Amino acid sequence: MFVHLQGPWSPLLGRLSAEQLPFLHIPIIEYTFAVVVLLGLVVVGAVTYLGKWGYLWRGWLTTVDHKRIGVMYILIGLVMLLRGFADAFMIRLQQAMAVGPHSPGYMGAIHGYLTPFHIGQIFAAHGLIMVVFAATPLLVGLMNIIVPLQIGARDMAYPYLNAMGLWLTAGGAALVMASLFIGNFAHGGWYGFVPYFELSYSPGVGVDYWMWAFQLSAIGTSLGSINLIATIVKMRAPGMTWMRLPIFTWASLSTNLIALTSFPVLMVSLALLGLDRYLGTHFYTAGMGGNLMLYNDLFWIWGHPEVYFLILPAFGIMSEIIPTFSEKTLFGYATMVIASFAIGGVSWGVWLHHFFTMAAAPSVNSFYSVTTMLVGIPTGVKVFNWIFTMYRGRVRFELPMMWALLALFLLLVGGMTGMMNAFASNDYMWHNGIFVVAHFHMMVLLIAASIFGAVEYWFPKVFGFRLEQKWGKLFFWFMVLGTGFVFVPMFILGLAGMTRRLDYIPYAAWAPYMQIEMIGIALYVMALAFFLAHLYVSLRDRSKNLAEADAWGTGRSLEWMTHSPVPSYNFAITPHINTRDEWAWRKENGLTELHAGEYEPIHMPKNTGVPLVIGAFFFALAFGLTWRIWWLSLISVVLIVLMIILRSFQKDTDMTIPPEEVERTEKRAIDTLYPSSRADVPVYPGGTVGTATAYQRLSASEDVGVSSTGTLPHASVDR
Ligand SMILES: [Cu+2]
Repeated sequence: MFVHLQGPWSPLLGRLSAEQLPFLHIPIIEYTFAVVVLLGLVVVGAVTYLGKWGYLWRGWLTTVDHKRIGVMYILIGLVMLLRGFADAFMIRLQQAMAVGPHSPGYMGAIHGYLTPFHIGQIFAAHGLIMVVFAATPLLVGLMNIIVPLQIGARDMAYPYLNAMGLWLTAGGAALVMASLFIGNFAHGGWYGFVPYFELSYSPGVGVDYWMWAFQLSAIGTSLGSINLIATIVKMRAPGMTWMRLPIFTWASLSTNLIALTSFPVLMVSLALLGLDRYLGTHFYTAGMGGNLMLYNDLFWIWGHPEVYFLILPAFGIMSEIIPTFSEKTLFGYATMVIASFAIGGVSWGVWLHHFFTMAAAPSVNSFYSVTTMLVGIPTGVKVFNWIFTMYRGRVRFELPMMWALLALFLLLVGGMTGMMNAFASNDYMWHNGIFVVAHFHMMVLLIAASIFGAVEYWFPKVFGFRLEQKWGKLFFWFMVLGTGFVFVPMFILGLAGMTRRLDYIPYAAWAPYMQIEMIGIALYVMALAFFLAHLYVSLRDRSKNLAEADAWGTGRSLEWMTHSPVPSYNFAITPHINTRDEWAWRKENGLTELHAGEYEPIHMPKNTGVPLVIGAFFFALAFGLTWRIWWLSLISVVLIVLMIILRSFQKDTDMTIPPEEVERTEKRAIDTLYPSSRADVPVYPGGTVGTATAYQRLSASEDVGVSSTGTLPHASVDR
């Protein structure tokens, strides 16, 4: 019943034909395609030349290690961040060129250098990519790496599911990238307008690309949220009671509860749109029993919680960095936890503020105005807690702290303007205007600032060496400058009445503002160059910057107790938790010295290539559905189901690391860090050295407890 096909179709290639390949006839895409092919060849060539295919496959592509999965999430996020930034660059350039009724057009465009059809796609791609394929994987990756370390677990609760989530996200990202060179992307906003996104108004493949990429990432993120919740609830080290949980882990728990409850709504809203487009149902049509407001409600019931899904881990990161670099415990721990859950809870009752102007009754609008403003209370609590944490602390302005403070500043700007948007009466004036755009960019930039802070902060933990500071600081300051130059004019233009997604600006008087924004973009480009230099120099000088277990010297939570880089099993002996800020407490009480202990065999999951293959089939399934290549989709579904069934019969899914190997790994970790002083640093049999780490069996007193092996879910010792 292929009611809606629209246009020519062949059984073999569906709607795909040579005209659908824009890189054959659109200059910009030709160049981009050439660059991408070249880069791809360089990467493949380099891996082949270095003979690293086996390492790549065994060490990374088939891994179920939470740290490596996290790193791959972050790599996907960074690549997509670059793509999203390229889109932003193109948008700004177009708007700076196309101001005033007589602005010239280039390359076939009436104004600027892009046709309305193209800039529409770029706007939609920029939004979707930045929210779903950059910010989300970056934060999911960080949670993946850090949460098991902070709770003293060996891995996630479901390592195999973890890899599935990664490869589904990768499949979605690949689908968005494919739309650049095969066919085109949606051109009606990142969140999709109905009924404009119905097949009769958007007959091309753009909306289908958008819909399936979104859907794949939504499934991946939901799987990930189940995993993180189960991990936090069940995998805590003995003694890790709820109120001893590190604050980033609390943030991860609250944020994944949001994900678990909101992403399914997104999946449903997209699935119903799919039924409309593929089978001709009428969920969102105007007339025939359809209701386009149904889509707006369903989409934003996910869309607003998604904002907090991104912002709560960002707050969690700030709550880790600020105490470490203030050398104080976090002020108001309990209120911080309550505030996270309050924000998570309120996030459910505010979605209508995305369409105040869609003719709801004043009483309804007032309700959502008030709930939106309520968010300011727990957020304010957090802001005060961070300030009081710094108050009278020994504040060190190292890179992670600088990013955290920038995030705090952006939160103030974004929060204030958010309160302005919360008034329905204001929204009637500037709805669909760029004041709102400038506001939410403050919020996503605060998320980005915390992510950069987190990368600086935890990088030594994951890779074993610190990032250099000079280029990193230039990167930081140029990001600050770029943000000022782009967004201050945007706020001004927003109040002047400029609307969103313009392919040209009608008023010549706005030209100076557009040019100032272009300066900001140039500063961002320079920041990007400094970022790359930052990475390059850090990698080059890595042997000079080797990190100790406690890389910053003032770490407080559990992850700073194990080696940098972290061994595959995380902790040679599962630590016993005695208090909140366990590592800081041990340092204060002189309990960082290691006492010789015996290692026990460690039970770990085995690598598997199944998730990668299933992810690839999901990509093929979505690609087939997008182009109506039915045979490809059918084969993919059959293979996915078959792989899942076959995998369930596979018994050989785990392994045991023998104690001797644990001992060797531990010794090697120490030797790398103290190559010259090996003689004067005591190495205990089956243990590790003095100040480096603390897998100790504390025998000082009974109630301090004795470390035990294996991850027991619940604490038995309390003090
Ligand atoms: Cu909202």
